[in-house]
Amino acid sequence: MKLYHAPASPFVRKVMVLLNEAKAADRVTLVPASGSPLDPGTMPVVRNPLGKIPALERADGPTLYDSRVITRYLDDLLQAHLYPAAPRLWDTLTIEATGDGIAEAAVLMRYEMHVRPEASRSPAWADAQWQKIARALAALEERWISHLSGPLDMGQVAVACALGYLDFRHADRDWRSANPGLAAWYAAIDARQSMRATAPDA
Ligand code: 99T
Repeated sequence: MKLYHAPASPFVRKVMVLLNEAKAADRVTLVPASGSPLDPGTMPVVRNPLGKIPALERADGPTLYDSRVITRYLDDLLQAHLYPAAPRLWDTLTIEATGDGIAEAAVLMRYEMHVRPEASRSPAWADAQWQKIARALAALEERWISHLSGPLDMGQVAVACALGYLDFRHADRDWRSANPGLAAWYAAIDARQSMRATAPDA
C-alpha cells in the first residue's frame, strides 16, 4: 500500500500513529506530497479529486481518502482494535470528530495567514476559527477527560494529533493555560512510542 504523506499533517499523523500502534508501519510505502488549496503541487489529485492527504492507494481497490476512512480500513485490516464496540464507539467517534475538527480549523488558520496572499488575509476570520478550537478544547476538558483516560482508541489519537498540530503551528495561542486537565492527559499520550515516532516536521 502507498500512503500519500506529509510530516506536518495531523491527518496523516493519525494514520501513522495507528500503523505504529499496530506495529505495521512497514506495510505502507510513504509517498511525499505537498500542496495547498491555492496550488495542488504534488498532491495526488488523480487518486483523490479533493487534492488532500492522507490518501491510501491499495492494490485491490480504489484509493481511500479522508483520514477517518483510512483509519477505519486499517483498523479492520490490521485488527488494531482502536474502534471499540458500540455503545462506547459512539463516544469514540464523537471525540474523533472533535479532534479532527480542531485540526481542520487549525489548518484553515494556517492557510489563511500563510498561504492566502497577504493583502487579502483576514485575521478576524482566523480568530473565528480559533474560537471553534477554544470551544472544542473546553468540551474535551469539561466532558471527555474520563473517556480520554480509558483504553487507547482513535478518538484519543485524533485529539492527540490535533494538539500536537496546535503546538507545531499555533504555539503562540497557548491552548494549555485554559485546559490543564487536557494538558496533563496530552503529556502522557505524547510520550507513547507511536507519538514520538510521528512528531510533526516542517
Ligand atoms: O486543502 C488542501 O488543498 C490540501 N490540504 C491537505 O491535504 C491537508 C493537509 S494538512 N489535509 C486535509 O485537510 C485532510 C482533511 C480530511 N478531512 C482528512 O483526511 O481527515 C497540512 C497542514 C500543514 O501543512 O500545516
